[in-house]
Amino acid sequence: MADEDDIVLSELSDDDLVAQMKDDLYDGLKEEIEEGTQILLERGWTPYDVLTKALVEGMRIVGEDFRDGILFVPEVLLSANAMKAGMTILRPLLAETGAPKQGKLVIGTVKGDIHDIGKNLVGMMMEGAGFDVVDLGINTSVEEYLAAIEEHKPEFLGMSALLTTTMPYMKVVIDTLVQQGIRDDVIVLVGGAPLNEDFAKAVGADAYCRDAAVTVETAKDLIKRKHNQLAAG
Ligand code: B1M
Repeated sequence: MADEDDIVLSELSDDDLVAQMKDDLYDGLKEEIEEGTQILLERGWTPYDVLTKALVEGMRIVGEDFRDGILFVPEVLLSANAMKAGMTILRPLLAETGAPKQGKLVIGTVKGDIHDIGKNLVGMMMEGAGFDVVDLGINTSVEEYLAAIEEHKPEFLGMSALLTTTMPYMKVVIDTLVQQGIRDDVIVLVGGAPLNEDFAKAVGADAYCRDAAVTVETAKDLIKRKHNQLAAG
């Protein structure tokens, strides 16, 4: 039985519900995030808007307070779990666009790094745009990337890193692709909060992707260019 003071999510306006969801994400309340996600969808919100305006924006606030020492790892883990629960509801909806097949992406978070929310989001958005996605998970070694390229023959290799200490591993992977003579077989896309264009250039990636939507646009653009080059001989 609900307490008189309990907030009934379904009775809130859209704006109040989104604000409440940000609080609930901050507090790591998984069930409330699931409920809020469902309510927004039932009200006609697109899965993309729920993702970006409620969940990603909520996680940004968590990130700021983590940085400032207001939140600690156990609390952030709860927030991450709540975020993932919302993403689980959205994933099939984002993937269900019926977009024509565009190519394949092998993606993983680099060795030493266990952050996977951003990578998962990129995977979801790429699936929604018609790409096949092979997700190698977290803490991915160069051997695992190479084995996946050999097995799946993807057009794209995606790498994610959230730590300044793990982002240099991207260069290890790209240098190995060069050594093995397979660098030109894949388009290498890199992303993660501490990266930028200059870093991507310096490690020899084909593109830096600021967020999931940019990843989709970049991938579409680069695959089109590759096809045009092949057609031109
Ligand atoms: Co971590 N953590 N964390 N953490 N964590 C950061 C990254 C940090 C910036 C927080 C801070 O201090 N402000 C900081 C790094 C500082 C630095 O390196 N300069 C940090 C730290 C220090 C740590 C630990 C070392 C803490 C500790 O143990 N003392 C530890 C490291 C563990 C390890 O990896 N070895 C750690 C642990 C954790 C948790 C486990 C608690 C949890 C991760 C849970 C999980 O992912 N399952 C966690 C979280 C959640 C964060 C923050 C708060 C949020 C990250 C996130 O999910 N953002 C983060 C703060 C921040 O980033 N502001 C922080 C939301 C997500 C949607 O955005 O990941 O940026 P993002 O992804 C975006 C884009 O970057 C891009 O698209 C995505 C979607 O739009 N993108 C790609 C990302 N990957 C891409 C790949 C692509 C393309 C685009 O390929 C093609």
